[in-house]
Amino acid sequence: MIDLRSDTITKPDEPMRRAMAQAEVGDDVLGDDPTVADLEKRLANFLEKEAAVFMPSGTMANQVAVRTHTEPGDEIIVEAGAHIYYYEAGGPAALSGVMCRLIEGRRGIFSVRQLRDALRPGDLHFPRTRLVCIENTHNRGGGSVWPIETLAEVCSIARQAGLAAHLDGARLWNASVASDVPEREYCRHFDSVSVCFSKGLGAPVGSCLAGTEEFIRRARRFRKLFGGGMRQAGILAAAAIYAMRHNRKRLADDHSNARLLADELAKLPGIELDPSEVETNIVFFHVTTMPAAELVKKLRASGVAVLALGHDTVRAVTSLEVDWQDIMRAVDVFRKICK
Ligand code: TLP
Repeated sequence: MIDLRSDTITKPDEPMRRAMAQAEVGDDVLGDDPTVADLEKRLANFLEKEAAVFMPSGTMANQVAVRTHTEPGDEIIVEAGAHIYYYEAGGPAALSGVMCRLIEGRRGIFSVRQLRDALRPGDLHFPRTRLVCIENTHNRGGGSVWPIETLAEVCSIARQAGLAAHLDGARLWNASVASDVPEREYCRHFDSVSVCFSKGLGAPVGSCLAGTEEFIRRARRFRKLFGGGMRQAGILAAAAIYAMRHNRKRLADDHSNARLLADELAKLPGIELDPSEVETNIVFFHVTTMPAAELVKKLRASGVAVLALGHDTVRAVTSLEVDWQDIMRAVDVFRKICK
């Protein structure tokens, strides 16, 4: 099976497994796990934030951030296709009791003017808006990378309006590799940042939330409340440390494989796709001759797995589980089915 469903399907390789097996561990809820502490420190230094906390998932890292920034009845501003709103099971409402004010971005990216339009005057009729969330790269935006100037301006307007800013950086590594803007340069504009180790970086589990000492101290309490306090989690942190050290730079290969896939698919009848929009490892396209679900079924029967993300929309994601030969084999399968 050539698995292009997501970069979450990546499995730890032998050297990563060895690093996990050798990790020193302790009870992290009691503050005793040296490998978790090491990861949190390294990540905070790397992103130039004061502190970080290890989390079981990107979803928990985002939802703990929302909870830590807000009180029930507050409002957060979030892009309409953002993971925090679209794919986290109603977390903001269920776990934080907040309302989401949506902005429709272009490929997940919104403008300063759109943010200004969403800001509310201080008036007792309105909820208190507390937080703006940005996703970089933007998953449903097709792995799009926020231009650093737009991101900086949006965060500065948010700050002037007294709002905090959170970055869902599950794929921040991809954004940095694609744009050559270091991760810390993006992070500088945010009060909190979540990153994932279990997607393109290839670790089996784990994310981190980073911010000020005070923010992370409060976030640790919400992680516990949400059931995310882990005990001998050093074996997972060791995989994350290994992933950060060894698998960041190679994301460039995933990006060129995604571009190759996009270039080839764009030539096929029945597929609508603009390869110039493929900036990282995510390829979205439209199917014009059959429902997306039917194409997905046919591909699967011929050994290629992708996801239908709408009636006529399909997503394919490259990762360290596939090389360019796999991509060309997948293209052959697409070609047969489309013809
Ligand atoms: N994304 C998954 C699915 O949940 C859609 C995927 O296959 O792409 N932020 C972003 C931008 C994400 O894309 C994801 C996962 C998360 C957060 C959540 O991470 P996990 O799965 O660790 O909770």
